[in-house]
Amino acid sequence: MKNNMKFLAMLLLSALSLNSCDSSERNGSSETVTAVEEEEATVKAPEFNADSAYYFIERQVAFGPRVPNTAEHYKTGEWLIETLRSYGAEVQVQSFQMRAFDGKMLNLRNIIASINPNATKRVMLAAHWDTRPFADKDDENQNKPIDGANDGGSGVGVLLEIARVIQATEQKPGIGVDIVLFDGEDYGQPDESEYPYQNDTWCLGSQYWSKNKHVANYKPQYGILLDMVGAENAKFAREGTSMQYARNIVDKVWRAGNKIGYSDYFKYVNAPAITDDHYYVNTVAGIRMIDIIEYNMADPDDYFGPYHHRHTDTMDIISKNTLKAVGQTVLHVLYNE
Ligand code: AHN
Ligand code: ZN
Repeated sequence: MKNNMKFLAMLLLSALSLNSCDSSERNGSSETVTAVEEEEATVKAPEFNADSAYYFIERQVAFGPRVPNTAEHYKTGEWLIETLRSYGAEVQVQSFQMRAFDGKMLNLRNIIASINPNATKRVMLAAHWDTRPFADKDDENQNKPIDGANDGGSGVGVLLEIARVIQATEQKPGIGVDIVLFDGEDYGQPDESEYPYQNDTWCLGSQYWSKNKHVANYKPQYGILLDMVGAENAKFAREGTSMQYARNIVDKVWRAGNKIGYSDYFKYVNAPAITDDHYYVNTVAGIRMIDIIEYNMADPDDYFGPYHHRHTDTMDIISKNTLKAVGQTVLHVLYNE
């Protein structure tokens, strides 16, 4: 598909340059040729519907906080499985238990939805679907769970919309897509904790999945993690772990976002490395994965922004424009593979 488009573009350009006789015109047209030739021919992806993505976040928040070992968490998991199946994906559920930093044994489920499961060339998309059991960065009600509209809801909302729109569109991407929803990402040990410091308390679902992939020898071309991709005016910087392990994927995604009009979101700014699900996917599973995650450029001391792990992480901070920027960019990347 990509090559056909390129061929068409070249034909069109040679026709253009043949038509010009006058030398000034010829110069003009040859400039056009150079400019267009340098630009890669692209496939137009279907329209990502931000209203639909927003609705998917509302639905998750309406279940209540998605804290492991609660009924709200369980019911949300059932709804995610059912919704992904309804979009024609082949869904596998990975159930497991892991012990949290506070000694609790957590019942967790990673949900893996494969689109075009027989394609050998694949891209993996991921987000975490659980939410934090406490609001340790808030000044009030620190022991109460947060809504997690942005932290938990937004990445999943964008991925459900990607699954929906691929199913609803006749033209499919030329690759297989695996949507992996990780559980237990946000049960990490707080900075000020009554328990002795422990390693690797975040990202329990991706740690488990990286050691127990849903398919033996699973090897997608690369992965894209979405985390906190819904806040109004969010900025996405080139995060350090992504740059270290998958720099060319960062370049690919940022180029796509900037090309299709989202330069206000995909910033050519470097941000410090963080431990998020992509860290374990890169270092344990050996799959190159980047993280599209909000970076607070206004106050880098509070890396993830003023709503992070606070009770202000509600639907009120979610912006359809941000969802659109991220969702359309990821779709563009998928349709141009
Ligand atoms: C750190 O806090 C270093 N990593 C966790 C990233 C995260 C938390 N994403 C969502 N919540
Ligand atoms: Zn979090």
